[in-house]
Amino acid sequence: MSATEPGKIRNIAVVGHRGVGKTSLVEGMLFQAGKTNRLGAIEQGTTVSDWEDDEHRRQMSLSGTLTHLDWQGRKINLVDCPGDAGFQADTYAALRVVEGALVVLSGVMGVEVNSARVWARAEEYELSRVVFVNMLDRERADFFRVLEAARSQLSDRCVAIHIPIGAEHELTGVVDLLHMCAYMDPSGGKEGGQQPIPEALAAQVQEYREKLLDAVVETDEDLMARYLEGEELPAADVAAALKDAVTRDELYPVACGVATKNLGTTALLDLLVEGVPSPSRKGTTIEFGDAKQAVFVFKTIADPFAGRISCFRVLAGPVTGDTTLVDPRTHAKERLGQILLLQGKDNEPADALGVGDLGAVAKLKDVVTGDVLVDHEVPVEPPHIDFPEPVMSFAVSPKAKGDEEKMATGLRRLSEEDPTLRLRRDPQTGEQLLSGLSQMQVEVAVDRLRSRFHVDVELHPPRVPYKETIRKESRARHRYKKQTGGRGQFGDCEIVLEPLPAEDGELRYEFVDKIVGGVISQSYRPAVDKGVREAMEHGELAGAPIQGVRVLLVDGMEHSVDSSEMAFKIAGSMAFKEAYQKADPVLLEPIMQLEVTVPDDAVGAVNGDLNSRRGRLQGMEPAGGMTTIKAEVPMAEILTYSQALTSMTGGRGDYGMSFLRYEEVPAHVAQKIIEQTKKEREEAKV
Ligand SMILES: Nc1nc2c(ncn2[C@@H]2O[C@H](COP(=O)(O)OP(=O)(O)OP(=O)(O)O)[C@@H](O)[C@H]2O)c(=O)[nH]1
Ligand SMILES: [Mg+2]
Repeated sequence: MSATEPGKIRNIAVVGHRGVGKTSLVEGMLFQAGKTNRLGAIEQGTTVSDWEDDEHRRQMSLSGTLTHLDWQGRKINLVDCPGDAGFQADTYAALRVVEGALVVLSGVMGVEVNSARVWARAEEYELSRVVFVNMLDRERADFFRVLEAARSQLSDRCVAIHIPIGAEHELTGVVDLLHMCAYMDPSGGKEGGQQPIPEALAAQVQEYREKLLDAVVETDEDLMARYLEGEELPAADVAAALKDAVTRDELYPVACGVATKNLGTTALLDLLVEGVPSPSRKGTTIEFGDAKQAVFVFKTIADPFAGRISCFRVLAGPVTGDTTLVDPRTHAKERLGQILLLQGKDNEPADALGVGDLGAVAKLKDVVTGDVLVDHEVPVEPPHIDFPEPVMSFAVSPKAKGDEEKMATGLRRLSEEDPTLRLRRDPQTGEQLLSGLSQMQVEVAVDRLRSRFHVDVELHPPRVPYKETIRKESRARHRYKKQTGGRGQFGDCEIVLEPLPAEDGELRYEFVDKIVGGVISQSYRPAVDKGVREAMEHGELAGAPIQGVRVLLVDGMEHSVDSSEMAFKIAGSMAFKEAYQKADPVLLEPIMQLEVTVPDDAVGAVNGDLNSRRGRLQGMEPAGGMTTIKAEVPMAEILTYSQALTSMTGGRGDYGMSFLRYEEVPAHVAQKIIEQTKKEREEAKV
């Protein structure tokens, strides 16, 4: 099989809010195009793109899936993206390798948070966009209401290209306003051919056809002139102008249907071919210098059997299995090996893959998501995919002792697959922390560790990384002395503590040697510093590390025989502990910048709740039915925010947060933490 010409390819990311029917719609298109023999269903776990066990169990997409089909002599690559806010890494990466985004909206819910968010990202990448209003068979579904919502909340350049025949359970078909024909509900079977538009709908069809033509001719002077002269414009000419407008981002056609009944897929596929630009028309902005062959890796699948599968877009080519490319990041050369076309969990070999096409290879050794591979070393800047930052962390530990290494290896592989999943060691507690965008994302990772890497791990609630610091200057002297026969121990030092202000939000530590006249030898002074540092690892208040302190070593004494580094280290440590108690020590907590997006009617409840979490409101930005609230909130108060937000907004809210700075914990809160620490210490002693 030879490579498909770039002009005959359509690359489309299917995106939108959680559960709007993206996977079902992809299933419909594959079925209608003859790639499958029956229409799979989410409920039965039989769709092509949700093929993993955990996707079946949770009945949702957890990763982006590559599929492809042929329609009107064109190859359409569809990337079915997860809608859940916790699984956006694949969605953002997919948007980087397509010309078009198919934004699916629920005919009941309209424009939801994640649809608006992904629309903004598509805007940033200047992607052509087609909207599909799905679920029109459901109760309270209303195409025209959602069309208006899309026009006011996404873009006023959204224009209907299809309209429904009937509504809710009386929906019987859709009208294609471009080709002026109807498709009737196939009830999950293959959609039949073009039908005449029902008489009863003539007036409404006329109205929306005019709106469509007005919008299209406005983008094309020549067509406008002909239209004004009263010419009946042929569908092909309108389609050509429409495609130009969609390519230039001037129009967003809005299609509609019922994915689970396979209604609307023919007209949608026609629209993707006729209305969305090919790679040769729009192309990519990813740099590859003067390379004759180049690919961009946008996704990595960690398969315990096949190893690593790298999904890529061909930037320059064609490439074949024999193509050897170099990764400028590592300078490693790798032969691509068998090229694969993915269809959900299945794949078929391909001889070659042409420019603009999407495919995969297995077993590239050191290649990671985001790499550009080229035929010779050219100084290319790999495209930056701005992945969202993880917002929550859980301590993880293996259930069985000795599985630490296996757990770490598995988690590393999983975070290669999903770059928003991160593993790091907490320097404060020594625990392994797994961070992600949502609790569910972290739980899915734990499930996958078990199923793919056979390690059972436990998740512990995250701990707040408190710190301690001092408020005033203090001074202490400690003499460490043991002289009971034989060689003794002797160290004596006097230190002064001063509060050290943070720099760029960073708390620091400084040790200043102020010894005059050599009362302590040069060789013992660093030992005092060491002792101080050791004492600072666990503060008296809550066992948290102490920072923001300058320590001056001002005086001391040594013994010609008994002094040693060890003795000075202990003296330094003890002197610090004594001085610390006199320096008005306080507890510090991390403050997070929180951004919550919620439906307007939930703003009051969410603000009230943030208030009770010691949050400080910074501002509110309403936009089309949703409001983004900005607030500064102590981390301790929002460790389990996602559940609270879900219940306050019926699952329609979304949030993100990032670290701002450390601040003193208010006295009444600090008291509780200190008492709790005391209790834990006593229990540990028993
Ligand atoms: N009535 C009706 N149900 C639908 C339609 N499309 C999808 N569904 C159902 O809606 C649920 C979600 O469908 P999915 O296809 O998984 O939606 P998705 O957008 O892929 O979901 P995520 O990938 O998890 O974001 C499933 O139970 C589908 O059967 C539709 O047009 N009508
Ligand atoms: Mg899905």
